[in-house]
Amino acid sequence: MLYENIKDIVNLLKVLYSKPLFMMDQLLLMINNSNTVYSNPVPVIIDCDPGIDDAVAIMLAASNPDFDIKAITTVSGNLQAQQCAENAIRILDMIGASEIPVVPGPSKPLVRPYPRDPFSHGTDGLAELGLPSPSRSCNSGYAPDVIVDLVRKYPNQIRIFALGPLTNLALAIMKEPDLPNLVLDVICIGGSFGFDAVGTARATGDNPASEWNIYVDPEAAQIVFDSGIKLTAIGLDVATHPDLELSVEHRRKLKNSGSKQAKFLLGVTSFVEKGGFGSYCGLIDSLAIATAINKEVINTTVVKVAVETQSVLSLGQTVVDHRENFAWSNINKLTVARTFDPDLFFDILLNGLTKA
Ligand SMILES: [Ca+2]
Repeated sequence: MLYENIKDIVNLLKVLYSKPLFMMDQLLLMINNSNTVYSNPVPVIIDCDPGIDDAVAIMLAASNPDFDIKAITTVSGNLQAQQCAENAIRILDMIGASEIPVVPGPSKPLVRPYPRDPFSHGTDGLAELGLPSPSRSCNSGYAPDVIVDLVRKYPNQIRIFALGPLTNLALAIMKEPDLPNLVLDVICIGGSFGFDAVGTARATGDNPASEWNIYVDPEAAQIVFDSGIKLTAIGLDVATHPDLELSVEHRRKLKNSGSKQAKFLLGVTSFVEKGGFGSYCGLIDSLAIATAINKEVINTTVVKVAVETQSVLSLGQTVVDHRENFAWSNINKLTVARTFDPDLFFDILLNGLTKA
């Protein structure tokens, strides 16, 4: 439901407040400004590259009635887009949500070859847990087109979870230059912004300075960051933080629930831990979903960010210009996560995955 201006919304709320409260559930929840109307449920696109943590994030999003998943679009990242799409369907099959459209994007980044991922998500990209083959083919279409079409269909309402490289979103913006003004917002997993040394110690791009999603397609990231789109980036400072780790108690709750989703996360955790990594590897992308469920999951700050697109040593690095003096004026500002609330995050994650 979309209203042209703030006056309409105020008038509507005056009527609604005179009605029983349950009616409110079906209508507007929150108003930010005259262009932005949060409907319930919020129509969302999950642009992703499943991948184990994407898979968990899809499950978390699908568990929440506040989201109406209009499409899953896949991008070449952890795996190439076609295989990511097949994996998305396998996940949707598992959780009984096969009706959600799944459409792949291009098989490689904008201007670069598809790179090798030093981290393995397993031979099938889903931790080798024996999930059945996909029950169906992908939906017809091309991921960037689907993004444009949905944003045009639901102006100022669509929230995009960008859980992989930003190739599809950059292509969508190139096709529809007004797209940044037409989305509700983007919550993206990407970058590393220098707030915590762990962001360097656990750098995921295939060099010492970058995060995987931005490393894969730095040109796409620069296009998206420069577009003016309302975007919150959650980088390695938070996404690889030692507090993003399943405790013994978390594991007990997951095990006791017996839900398919909980079993899957435990399987993923076992897979990454056998490989010598922490359980955070299966949780990273869920941070974006949890943040949309409760924005208090992260603390954010606004910084000037540019993407390195030339260097071999630091390709894809998200360079923050913190300088008091001589800071470059041509670098755009981004809202980025500085810290997160682990207790709140795990409450949301476990509630979502164990209730099914
Ligand atoms: Ca991902």
